[in-house]
Amino acid sequence: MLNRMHTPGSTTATHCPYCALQCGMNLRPEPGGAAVTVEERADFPVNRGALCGKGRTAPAVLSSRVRLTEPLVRTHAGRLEPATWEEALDAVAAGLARTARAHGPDAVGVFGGGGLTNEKAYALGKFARVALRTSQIDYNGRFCMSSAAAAHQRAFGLDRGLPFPLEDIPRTGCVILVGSNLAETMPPALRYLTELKANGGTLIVIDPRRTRTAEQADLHLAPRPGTDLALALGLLHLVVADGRTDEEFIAARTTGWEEARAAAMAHWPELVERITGVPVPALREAVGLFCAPDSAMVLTARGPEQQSKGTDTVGAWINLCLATGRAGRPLSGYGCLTGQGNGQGGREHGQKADQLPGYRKLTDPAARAHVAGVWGVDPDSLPGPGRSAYELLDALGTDVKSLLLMGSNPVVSAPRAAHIEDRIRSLDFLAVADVVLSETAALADVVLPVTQWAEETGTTTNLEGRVLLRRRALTPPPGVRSDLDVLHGLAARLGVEKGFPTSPEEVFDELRRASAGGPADYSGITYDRIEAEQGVFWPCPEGSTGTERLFLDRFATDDGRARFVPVAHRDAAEVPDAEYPLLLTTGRVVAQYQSGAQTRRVDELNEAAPGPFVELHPRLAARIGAVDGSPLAVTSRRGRAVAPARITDAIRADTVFMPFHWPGEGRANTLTNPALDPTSRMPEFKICAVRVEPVQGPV
Ligand SMILES: Nc1nc2c(c(=O)[nH]1)N[C@H]1C(S)=C(S)[C@@H](COP(=O)(O)OP(=O)(O)OC[C@H]3O[C@@H](n4cnc5c(=O)[nH]c(N)nc54)[C@H](O)[C@@H]3O)O[C@H]1N2
Ligand SMILES: Nc1nc2c(c(=O)[nH]1)N[C@H]1C(S)=C(S)[C@@H](COP(=O)(O)OP(=O)(O)OC[C@H]3O[C@@H](n4cnc5c(=O)[nH]c(N)nc54)[C@H](O)[C@@H]3O)O[C@H]1N2
Ligand code: SF4
Ligand SMILES: [Mo]
Repeated sequence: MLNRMHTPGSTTATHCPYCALQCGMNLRPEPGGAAVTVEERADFPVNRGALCGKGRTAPAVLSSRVRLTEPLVRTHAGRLEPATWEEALDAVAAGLARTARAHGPDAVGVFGGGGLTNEKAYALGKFARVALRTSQIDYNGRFCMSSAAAAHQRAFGLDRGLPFPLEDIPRTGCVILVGSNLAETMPPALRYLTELKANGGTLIVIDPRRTRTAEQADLHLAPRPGTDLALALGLLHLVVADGRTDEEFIAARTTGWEEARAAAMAHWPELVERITGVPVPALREAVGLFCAPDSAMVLTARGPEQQSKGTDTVGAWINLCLATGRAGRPLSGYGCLTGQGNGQGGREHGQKADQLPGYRKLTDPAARAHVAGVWGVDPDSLPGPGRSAYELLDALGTDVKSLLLMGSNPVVSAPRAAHIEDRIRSLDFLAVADVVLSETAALADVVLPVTQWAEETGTTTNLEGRVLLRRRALTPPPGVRSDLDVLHGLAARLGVEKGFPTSPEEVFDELRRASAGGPADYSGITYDRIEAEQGVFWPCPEGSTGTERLFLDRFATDDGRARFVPVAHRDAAEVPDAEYPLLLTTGRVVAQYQSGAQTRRVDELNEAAPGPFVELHPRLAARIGAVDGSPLAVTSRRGRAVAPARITDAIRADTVFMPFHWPGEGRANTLTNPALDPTSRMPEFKICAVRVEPVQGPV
C-alpha cells in the first residue's frame, strides 16, 4: 500500500469538489499549512489543467470564516448553540432511536447526496439498512440523472453515464447535445466540442435557449420545453421515411424494432413541428447531419431528463441511435452527462431507495444474500425498497418523523420547495451533516460539521465511469469530523459497534467486496491502481484492467441485444392556459453551484452571479411591460417568486428561465411542479405553467 500521507510543503494531486467532470487539480499548502492554493494539474486527461471559476476558488470554502467548525444543538429556547461532539452525537442517536421506538424503523428517514464520495454513499446506505433498519433512504441524485439511468437500464441493461471516454467525442462525426449547457455547467469540457468541429465533425444543440453552448452549434433547434420526446420521434420518423435505418445492426444487435418503428411513424414531421415549434426543414437538416458520417453520438443532460416523461424521452433518443446503428460501436453511442461530483458512483452503492452496493437490486434474493454476507447480517433483516426522494420529502412529518441528511440542501433545491420546507419544519427531529449552515441545516435540531474534499481521502466516479481518488491535502480544523466518523459514532450509539470503519480505504475495500459480481463491479479497483493509472473505469472485476468502452461486443441484457422501447409523445404535467399562459424552465449559471450552499460563500463567484433573475424575450417583455433589471413576479400553482428581469432574444417568447441557486423570494423552486416520471420518479423541474408580471411599487 502506498503511503497516502502528504509531505509537508509538497503539492497534492486531487480533484475538484463540485461537478461530475471531476477536474484534476494540484493543491499547494500555503506557508503555515492552514490553507491551500489551487495549481494546474496538466497530466490529468479529462481537463488537462483547465478549471472553471468554481473549481479555482473552491479553497475559499475551506477557510473557517464561512464554514461550520463546531457541532450545534438546538436548545429548549429554540436556538442552535455550540455543543461537544459527544453531546451532538448522543442527541442524534437519541432523536432517531426515539422515533424508531415510538413509530417503527420506517419512521426514520435518511437523505443522501450525489456529491458524497463512494465510501460515504456506501456507508450511508449500509447505516440505513443495518443500523437503523429503515427502508426510507433516497438521495438528491433522483433529481439529477435518474431518468437517463432508468432509460439506460431499460435499453442496455446497464447504467453508466457515458459508455465511452470523453476523448472519443472529437473523433466522432456528429454530436447531438440535448438540453446540456456544458459551456456553463462543465466549461473545460467545451474543448471536446471545439475539437470535434476542428476535426470536421458537426454539432447540433437542442435547447429552448440560445445558450453559450448553443452558440457553438452548427445547428441549434429551440423546441418548446417538454417536447423533446416528440422531437426525437420526429427525427426517427424521417430516418425511416428516408431509408436511413441500419437494418443489419438492427437485426444483429437489437430487439423490439417493429413496435418502436410503428410508434415513431405516428409522429409525422408536420405534427412534430406543431408540438415542438421546430420547423420541418430544420428537422430534415438535423437528420442529414446525424446520418451523413459513419459515426455519431447523442448526449443528454437535464433538459430532456428532468421531465415527468424523462425516461421515455431518453428512450426515444436511444431508439434513434439504435435504428441508425449508432450504439455499441466505436465512436458512436448514447450517453448522459451526469451532474454532481459523484453523480455516477453515488448512484451505484446503495443510497438509492431500491438499491444495494454494486448497482444490485434490493428486491433480488441473490443480491440480498451476497451483500448481507459481506455485512455479516441475516438477509431477511434487510428492509425492502423505500420511497423516492420527492415522495420521501413529501412524507416528512407524517409517515417519516425523523431525518438524517447528508449532502443536500432541499429547502432550496427540491421541487415545490415551500411545501417541502413546511414538511421539514414539521419533523420531530432533524439532523444535518454539512460543511456550512445551509438553509436546510439552519432548520435542524443538530448540525454536525464535517470535513471537506481537500481534508479527506475518498473516491468519486466521474461522468465517464472513471473511478478517481481525491487525496487529503490539508489538516481539517479541530472541531470537524468526517462523515465516516459521524456514521461510526452514530452506529455505535445505536448498538452496532462493528462494521462502520472510519478509514476511507477500509470502507473502499469492503465496497469492493460488496460490489463484486454486481453490475457496477469495483472489486478489481484499488487506491494504488487509481493513483498509478489516472483512474480506472468500471466494470472492473478482480483481475480486469477496467472497461473504458462498453457494449462494443454485446449489450448488458440477458441476450446481449439492446432493447428498443416503443414510446409516444405526451404533454407535460402542466400546459399553459389562460391563467398561467407561459412556461417556466429552470437551470444553472456558470458561477454558482446547485443550491449555492457552497458557492454563495465565495466573493468572486457572488460578484459574477449575485442573485436570481428571470430571463425573458423582448417581445414578451414589451407585451407585459417588463423593464430590464426591474422586478418581475412569477406565479405558478405552487407559489410566487420575485426576481429582476433579464431581457434577451436568446430565449423563446413563450418561455421564461430562472436559475435555481438562491433561497428567499427569488427561489425558483417555489414555483416548480413535483409531477413525477412514473419510472424514474424524477420531478418535472424543467416545465411548469406560470404567469409573469412586473411588480408595482416596493417589492
Ligand atoms: N455552474 C454549474 N455547473 C454545474 C452545476 C451547477 O449547479 N452550476 N451542477 C452540476 C449538476 S448536479 C448537473 S445535474 C449539471 C447540469 O448540467 P446541464 O444539464 O447542462 O444544466 P441545466 O442548466 O440544468 O440544463 C441544461 C439546459 O437545459 C435547457 N432546457 C430547459 N428545458 C428544456 C427542455 O425542455 N428541453 C431541452 N432540450 N432543454 C431544456 C436549459 O435551457 C439549459 O440550458 O451541471 C453540473 N455542473
Ligand atoms: N429548479 C431546479 N431545481 C433543481 C434542479 C434544476 O435543474 N432546477 N436540479 C436538481 C439537481 S440535478 C440536483 S443534483 C439538485 C442539487 O441540489 P442539492 O441536493 O441541494 O445539492 P447541493 O446544493 O450541492 O447541496 C449539497 C449540500 O451538501 C453539503 N456538502 C458538500 N459536500 C459534503 C460532504 O462531503 N458531506 C456532507 N455531509 N455535506 C456535504 C453542501 O455544503 C450543501 O449544503 O438540485 C436539483 N434541483
Ligand atoms: S468544471 Fe466542474 S469539476 Fe471542473 S473545475 Fe468546474 S466545477 Fe470543478
Ligand atoms: Mo444534478
